[in-house]
Amino acid sequence: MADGMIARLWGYNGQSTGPTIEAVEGERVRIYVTNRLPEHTSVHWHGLILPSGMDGVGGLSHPGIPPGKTFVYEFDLIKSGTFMYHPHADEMVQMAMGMMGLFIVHPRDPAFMPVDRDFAFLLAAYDIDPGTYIPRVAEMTNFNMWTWNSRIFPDIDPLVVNKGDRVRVRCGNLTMTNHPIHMHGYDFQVTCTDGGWVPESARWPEVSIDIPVGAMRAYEFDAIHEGDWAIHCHKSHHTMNAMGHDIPTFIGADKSRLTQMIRRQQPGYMPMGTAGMADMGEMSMEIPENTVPMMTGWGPHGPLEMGGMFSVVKVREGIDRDDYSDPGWYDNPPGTQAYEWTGELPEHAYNTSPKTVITPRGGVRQG
Ligand SMILES: [Cu+2]
Repeated sequence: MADGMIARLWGYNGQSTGPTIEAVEGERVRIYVTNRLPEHTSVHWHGLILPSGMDGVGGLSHPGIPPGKTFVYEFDLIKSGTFMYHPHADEMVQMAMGMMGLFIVHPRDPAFMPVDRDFAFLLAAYDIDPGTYIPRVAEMTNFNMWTWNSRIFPDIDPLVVNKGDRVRVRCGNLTMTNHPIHMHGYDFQVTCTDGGWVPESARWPEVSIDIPVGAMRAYEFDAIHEGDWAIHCHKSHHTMNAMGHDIPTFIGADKSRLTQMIRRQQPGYMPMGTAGMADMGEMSMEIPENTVPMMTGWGPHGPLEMGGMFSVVKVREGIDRDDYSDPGWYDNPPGTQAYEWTGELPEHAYNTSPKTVITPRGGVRQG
């Protein structure tokens, strides 16, 4: 999942998420599924239009694939688009263990909605206690590992883009909650769902796109703005790793006397959270083995205090067509970076009343 954090998952062909299947509209595919799990499984081809008996619902479409047996799925790809696959047998366990993959069908006509860069990831959530390796499979809401392709920040690859590229980002959600994926620096349009391509007349601009549970969205944009642009789930708990949710709030509490008393017995004691929690991004606290800090990652200007579902879209000039290697951090051109002000502060409006106050014209200071 990340440097220092290994999860023992189930998957396909030795990986979670499974390999991305890419094919072309009109092709016929034959897929051999050998079950090496200790229980039966099946593969559902989410969003694809196919014969009922190939739909992969164990017990409904066909008998579950017993351990050790190989089943064949074979069908025509009658439409292009953005799809995924996952088990439809003991789903709660098998998906909580990481069984899922992307299925991309490219249009037969290469002139149909061409892009220069095509990124795809699946949202998956795991509940793995710090210091352990296997997800708790009965969890429904309290997950602590929010992943893209079963990876967490800072070990999710950046999305590397050449300036001027037409870019498509495809995202599917196989967790049990929605994820508003927000990308900085751009507006974009949703061009495809797992139902098919969105006609131009039906698109509207967005900067965040909510990915509902069990759904896929693909959006597109022209990469005209150079820079390092954050892309992340907008639920702030989903850009955290291994988070405990029963932390009391100490903001504003003066713990200095308490700290002195505790340090007599625990010399290294740090009073956490009295000014917020940003200090957790900088501190290298002792953590159990095989886990990662809740807030982590360093940027060119300090700690990012992020984890989980977070990455960076890196738009640069002069990146080769097939080059996805990390170009490093963006150097902001002179005069384009926020800076410290040390001069006189201008007059500014300030509200001392609990009532709603309409700022007078000119922004004159209140009270
Ligand atoms: Cu989320």
